[in-house]
Amino acid sequence: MRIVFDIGGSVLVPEDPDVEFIKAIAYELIKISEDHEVAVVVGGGKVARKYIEAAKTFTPNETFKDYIGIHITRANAMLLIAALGEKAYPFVIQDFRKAWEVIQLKKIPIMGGTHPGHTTDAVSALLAEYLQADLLVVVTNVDGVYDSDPRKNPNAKKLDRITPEQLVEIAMEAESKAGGSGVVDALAAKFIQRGRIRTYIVGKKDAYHLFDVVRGKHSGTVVEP
Ligand code: U5P
Repeated sequence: MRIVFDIGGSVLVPEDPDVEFIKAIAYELIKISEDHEVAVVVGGGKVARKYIEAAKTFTPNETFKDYIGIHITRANAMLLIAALGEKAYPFVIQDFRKAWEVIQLKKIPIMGGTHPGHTTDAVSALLAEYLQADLLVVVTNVDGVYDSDPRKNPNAKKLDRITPEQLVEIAMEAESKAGGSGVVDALAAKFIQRGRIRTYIVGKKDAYHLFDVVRGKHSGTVVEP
């Protein structure tokens, strides 16, 4: 299979870089890459939010702040590159076509952000579409997709299996609420729908066993076109 992994910044660098976690997923990714073609997109997380927040003091320019966020995602990507060693392409990939080329070299391409105006969730969905990936695995700080926000509603139910259409609906609803960020951003959900991409959305606990996750063994949500 050809698999794209979307590793949320809040998972990789919650406050400080989670070195043990980075080590663990690097090990899993190398193991997976023995049988599959692998590409990874890394997010910016809290660090990016802090920098963007600080920049607000100096400029109202949203696009400028997005560029700051992109730099942070690329710093996080460099950490994963360091952890993957020889198996990773040593530069952060900025173009989907280059990611394809790196896969042909039997190396793992690692991306962060690409352009202002969206998040790395959208990057990973576009990369999966461009590479015609068989699977997109989204690792986020919630352990799957719920029918309502589990941080606010104790009765929220995790959904084992949904369609891309349902994912779009849930993501749009979460995004329309002030300050609310859904489990996957709405644009990414749209790309998953457009690309008919089979997607697993899993939490950090499952991510320690990514090798099992790609074989369908996880407690997250399956998005099945
Ligand atoms: N960002 C972009 N374009 C990208 C990826 C990220 O502008 O392709 C910026 C956004 O401001 C985003 C921040 O909120 O970097 C951190 O990325 P993420 O962790 O939200 O994916």
